[in-house]
Formats: sequence, C-alpha cells, structure tokens
Amino acid sequence: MEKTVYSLCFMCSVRCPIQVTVKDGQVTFIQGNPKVPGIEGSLCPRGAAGIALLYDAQRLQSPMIRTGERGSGSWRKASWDEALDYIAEKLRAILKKHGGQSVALIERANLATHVSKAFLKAIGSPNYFSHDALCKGSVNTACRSLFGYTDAQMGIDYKNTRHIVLYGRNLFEAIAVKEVNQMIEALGAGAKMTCIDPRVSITATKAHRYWMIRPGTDLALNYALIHVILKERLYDAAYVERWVLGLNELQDFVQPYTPEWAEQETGIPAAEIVTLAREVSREKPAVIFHYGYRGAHHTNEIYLRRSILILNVLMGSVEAKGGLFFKKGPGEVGRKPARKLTDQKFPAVKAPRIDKVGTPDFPLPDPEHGVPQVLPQAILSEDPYPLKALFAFRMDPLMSMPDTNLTKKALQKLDLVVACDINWSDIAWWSDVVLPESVFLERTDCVQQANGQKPQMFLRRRAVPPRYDTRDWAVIVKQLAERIGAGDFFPYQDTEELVRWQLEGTGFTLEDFDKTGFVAYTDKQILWDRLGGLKLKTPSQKIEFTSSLLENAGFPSFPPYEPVPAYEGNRFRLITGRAALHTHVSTQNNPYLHELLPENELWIHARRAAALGVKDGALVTVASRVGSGQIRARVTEHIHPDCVFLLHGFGHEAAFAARACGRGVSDALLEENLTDRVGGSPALHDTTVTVQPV
Ligand SMILES: Nc1nc2c(c(=O)[nH]1)N[C@H]1C(S)=C(S)[C@@H](COP(=O)(O)OP(=O)(O)OC[C@H]3O[C@@H](n4cnc5c(=O)[nH]c(N)nc54)[C@H](O)[C@@H]3O)O[C@H]1N2
Ligand SMILES: Nc1nc2c(c(=O)[nH]1)N[C@H]1C(S)=C(S)[C@@H](COP(=O)(O)OP(=O)(O)OC[C@H]3O[C@@H](n4cnc5c(=O)[nH]c(N)nc54)[C@H](O)[C@@H]3O)O[C@H]1N2
Ligand code: SF4
Ligand SMILES: [Mo]
Repeated sequence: MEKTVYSLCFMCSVRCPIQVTVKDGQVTFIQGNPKVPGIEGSLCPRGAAGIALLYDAQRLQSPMIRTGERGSGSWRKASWDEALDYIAEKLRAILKKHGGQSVALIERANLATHVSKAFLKAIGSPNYFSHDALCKGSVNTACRSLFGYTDAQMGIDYKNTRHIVLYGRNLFEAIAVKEVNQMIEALGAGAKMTCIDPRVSITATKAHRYWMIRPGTDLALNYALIHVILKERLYDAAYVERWVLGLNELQDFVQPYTPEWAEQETGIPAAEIVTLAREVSREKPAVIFHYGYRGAHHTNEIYLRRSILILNVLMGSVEAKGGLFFKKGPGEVGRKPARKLTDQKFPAVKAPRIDKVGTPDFPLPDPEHGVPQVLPQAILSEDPYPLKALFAFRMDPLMSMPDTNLTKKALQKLDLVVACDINWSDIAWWSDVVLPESVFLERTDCVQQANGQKPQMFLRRRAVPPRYDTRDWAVIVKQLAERIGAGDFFPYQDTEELVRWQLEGTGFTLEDFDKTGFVAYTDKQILWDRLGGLKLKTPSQKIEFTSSLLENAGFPSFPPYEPVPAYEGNRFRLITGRAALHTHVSTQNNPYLHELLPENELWIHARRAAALGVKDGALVTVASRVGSGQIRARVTEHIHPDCVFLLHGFGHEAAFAARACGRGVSDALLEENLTDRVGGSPALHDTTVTVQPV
C-alpha cells in the first residue's frame, strides 16, 4: 500500500514543506511539497537525508539514565515511567529548596516552543532560553531599534529584487530552499548579486561582484557607502523624508568616513565602493542589503546590522516590491492565529532572568529568547542567584555556545541536567537523563503560524509510527508536568489533540491540511502603502536612525568606528560558517551526510601557510586562549590572509554517535565566550587563534 503525506522537513529549522511517500509502512521517498509555490518539489541534500535519519540505528532509541560520572559514557536503559519519575523527584526537591527560578530550559526555538514556555511558567521560572541570541540576537535588537519589529517579523522579497548585497550571507550553502529558488529566479530575470565575504563561498562564485573584505571590517564599508549615498543624494528622498528620524545626525556622523578611508580599513578600492552606491541606487527601491541570517560575529554586531538596515531604508526598500517587508499575520485580514499554551493564565513570576536580560545590566536583548551564552558565567558565579537544573531540548549548548570547556565547568555545578534529543549529541552525553524524541517523520507537531506577505499555517504530520521507544516533546512535557502537579496547563493526551485545541477559533480544522499540507488565510499578497501606510512600532512611529531604544538605555545610535588590527606571524582571526551538506551540530552522524562530508578542515591562505610551513592536507594544531585541537589544513588562495575558516558542527565527543565521534574540531571549543552587550549575540568571530604544523 502506498500513501502520500504532506509534512514539514526538520533536517534543519527552516521547515521546508515536504511530500513523503510511504510504501508498506516504510518511507521510500521525500521531496519538496510540489503544491507550495517556491518549493515545487525541491529539497536540499540534508532534507533528502531524512530517510537515513529515520532508519539510523545509532540514534536514540529509549530513555537513558546516567550511571557513571557526567560525560563518562556509562548509561542504563530506562522505561519512560522510570525516567520521568527520576526527573520529577529531583525537580520537586529543587523547586522546594531553590524556587522556580533555579530551573532553566534551553532549546532551538521550534513549533513546540509554546509548550516549553508553558512548562517554565507553570513552575514559576523566568529562565527560558532559545537559540535566537546565538544565531542572530543582535539582528533582532537592530530591527527593533529601527522599526519596533523583530527580525522574525520581517521578510525579504528575493524574487522581485533587482540587486542584492550579501554580507557573508551564504545563500547557496546556508540554505533555505524557498529563498534559494526565489534568488535563482531573480538572477534569471537579470537581478545583480554583490557578495562580500573574506572567503570564497559557493555564493561568492555565483555573484556578479565579489569583494574579499578584510574580516571584521564590514561596518567601515557601510559607513563609507552611507557617506557616498548621502553626499551624492542617491537615496529615496520622498521615503526618507516621510519616515526617517535622524537623517541629519547620520549625515554629520558619516562625514569623516570617506571611501578612501574605508579602502585602507577593508581592502576594497574606494572607486568600487562609489560604483556600488551608484549602481544600487539606480535600481531602488527593488534593492536588498541583506541584514544577515546568522548575525553573531562581533562585539559590536548590532551596529553592523543597523548599518545594513539603514542602507535599505535609504534605498526606500522597506515594504517595497523586491526589498524587505513586514510580515502580515491573520489579524491583517480579521482572522485569528493558532492558540498557544502560553495564552493561558499562569501565576506571576517575580524573579528577574538569570542572564539579567531586561534589567539595567543587560537591557536590550529580547527577553522572549534570552541570551544563553551568558548562562555558564551566571551558573558559576551564582549571580544573581543559583541555578540548579537545566533542560536542553533540541539544542546542544556544548557545541552551539562558544567555549565548550567553560560550559562543561558550569554543567558540573548543576544538580540536574536533562537532554531531549534524537541523537547522541554531546549535551545528551553530558546529561543525567536522556529523553529520546520521535524524529520528524514519526510525529505530528504543533501548528506553524507562517506569517508573511500572505498569512498561512503549515503542519508537520506523522508519516510513519515511531520505530523505537520515543515520544513527542509536547507529550513528554505534559507527562512530566503531571508528576509535579502542573498537568492542568497541558489539556491534551497527544500532539494531534493539542493541534485541534490550537486550531479552535481559527476557522480551520486538522483535516483542512490533508490535501496540500497548508492552509491560507487569504489569496492575495499584502503590502502596506510604502509612502503612506507603514505601521511602525517605534515610540516615534518613524524609522529611528537615532534610536530611542538605544539612547534611553545609554547606548549611542552611531558609535565611532574602531579599527580592526592586522593579523600576522602565526596569529589569525577565526571565522566559521556552514556547508550545504550539514546542519549545525546535528547531521554529522547521519549515514548519508557523513559519507559525503565526514570531517572539517581549516582553511588557510597559501601565503600565510607557506610562511608557517603548513602543507595542504597536513595536520596542524589550532589553538586559542580557551581550547585547541588538531585538524587538516586546506591551503587555498580563496580566503583572506588575516583569517582561518572552520566549518561549524564537527568534533563530536559522544562515543555512541560513532561515525562523527572524534572527527574534526569544534569551533565552539576554540571560540572565546564574548558577547555584544548591546544586541545580545555572541561574538563568534572575535577569537584569535594560532596555527602551527604538528
Ligand atoms: N560555535 C558556534 N556556535 C553556534 C553557531 C556557530 O556557527 N558556531 N551557530 C549558531 C546558530 S546560527 C544556530 S541557529 C544555533 C543552532 O544550535 P542548535 O539548535 O544547538 O543546533 P542544531 O544542530 O540545530 O540542533 C541541536 C540538537 O538538536 C537535535 N535535534 C534535531 N532534530 C531534533 C528533533 O526533532 N527533536 C529533538 N528533540 N532534537 C532534535 C540534534 O540532534 C542536535 O543535537 O547554533 C548557534 N551556535
Ligand atoms: N546547509 C545549511 N543551511 C543552513 C543551516 C545549516 O546549518 N546548514 N543553518 C540555518 C541557520 S540557523 C542559519 S543562522 C543560516 C546561516 O546562514 P549564513 O549567515 O548565510 O551562513 P554562515 O555560514 O553562518 O555565514 C558565515 C559566512 O560569513 C562569512 N564571514 C566571516 N567573517 C565575515 C566578515 O567579517 N564579513 C563578511 N562579510 N563575511 C564574513 C563566512 O566566510 C561565511 O561564508 O543558515 C541556515 N541554513
Ligand atoms: S533547508 Fe533543507 S534541511 Fe532545512 S528544512 Fe529545508 S529541505 Fe529540510
Ligand atoms: Mo541560526
């Protein structure tokens, strides 16, 4: 018997719509959902490897309880009742002695985030952490500082653009399938692409213009671009006049930042900077200066991201066809979004967040997400209070937060560490109890509210029953909540029942998703009137170049540029990023993907390598102040001499993930735990490393 199931991929968090073919109870084929515009059957390599995940015997198969020291790899199998009772008993004691605030939960924001948040609210903890700050916290804060919206409330109209400028946004390797397809369509229709990256990425090889910028100097480039655009009056005057607060202040500020000055700092010829400014302005407003996906490079990250967004505003491209747009929700057409468990009434939580977000110490990052990389210091210093328990769901703080050794030290201080994963991740390896989740092909998930130019909802549906003794997170949380007297907040038996509860009042039912996998609130695209009708959420209801958010918190809107030092001898700036074949830290043990790309290498410039006696393919020691490792060198002309590049996600430690264990080096082991204290992102590219032949 053969059936077709419409669902959502979860080989990464992009959640591309998929069509799954099931034959005699086995998944035989996965393709992009042909009924979704922009997807039309396509899938990335990781999505195609979903089948290998489903049938991988090295994934988690049942709950496990640790029997030896943390990280020692001694485990025993447990039943669900046993594992949940074990956690509940410890949790009850912790809550009684230290209160709700002593428990934190960290996860990759996902469709069941409202379940995780409801759990913390039910036990009285303010300490919810998503991955958001690690990925793009400063982009979030930058967007709020200008528009009053988060980056998640904004989108990019690739398809209709005439010119896109990418600051390290590696579109064709760090993939979201729909974005890739739309960009290819735009390029086919004659759009231009400018790619700025200290490394020749695949995206760079497809660009019309490529600049090998000196790493860390993009802000200098942008100050110069703004300088030229204002001086030559290349901006959209009517738009800027209508919406912008602080143009004069910006004009005065960028005065000294000439293209000639920027050439010295960035290595990009002044004349080319002027040419780009003129070229994009001819296409305005259908221009995108891409504000980035991962915005976690430097301690002044927020100011780089603001400068990119300001360039869009000068082009008048925000809410223009072929530019950026504000996402529209069902409210825009008088309808209701799916319900969330967090819509219920919970007892008030009095304690401040343990990361101090939302207090004068750390005022601006988004308290809906928190800033996870400051957790290790908070745990170790017990400032502002002790933390006793950590739940890690679908997120690995050991490999996804800078300075693994520091994170390990903090973990050792906790009374309870629980991981819910599908794989033997390093955090699973270092926890006390491991709870295995069913993989995406085996489970129905909470509703995806997909706001955009057209508000829609998508659903992940179970294609086949679980192969092992695994459960859905929403069910696991409910069963744990029941054991500590908080079950009432979770009014369902299984995830399908929860979805039905979510859909009440939306006008849609679960069955409405059967035919295509999604439902739409409206057929038409909604764009506000660009010159008359932007609904900005800043206090001034303007686009705030001079930002009340920043200035009320004591931060400048336009900080002077601080020069970036040169790297010489055996010293390099470490930079990191993605390849098309892997997702962060989760796919290195996937049988297909492992075969295609089993370990990472250290990219190093040929001239610098020769001076150090480093040969292509030979082992080198790469070391920072906080960690070191041995890795093969990839000697190439395709990287700026100041930096070395390490593909993120390798160097796994969990022995039961046998294919990936010990292969390559983890960037997180080398990166210092530094933070943009204004925007909230970690500064993953501000670590200096030394390289020497082994
Ligand atoms: N050092 C360093 N740190 C980084 C980055 C970097 O480049 N370098 N990148 C940052 C960015 S952009 C991001 S978005 C974050 C991502 O950080 P993470 O969310 O930690 O990374 P992922 O690889 O997406 O997934 C983490 C875990 O989720 C598990 N998982 C996958 N699918 C499921 C599932 O269906 N259920 C459950 N329960 N678990 C599942 C995986 O096995 C893996 O162990 O990392 C950030 N941190
Ligand atoms: N295949 C794949 N696709 C993914 C993911 C994945 O794990 N795998 N994850 C998804 C997620 S959560 C995210 S956040 C996105 C990330 O998407 P991107 O942000 O596009 O990707 P990264 O690879 O993190 O970007 C790093 C790029 O910045 C460059 N870079 C380093 N330093 C500088 C600098 O100083 N200036 C400039 N201009 N560039 C610099 C690096 O060389 C690298 O090419 O990808 C998404 N898509
Ligand atoms: S980008 Fe690839 S891995 Fe991520 S959801 Fe889409 S198909 Fe799956
Ligand atoms: Mo990310």
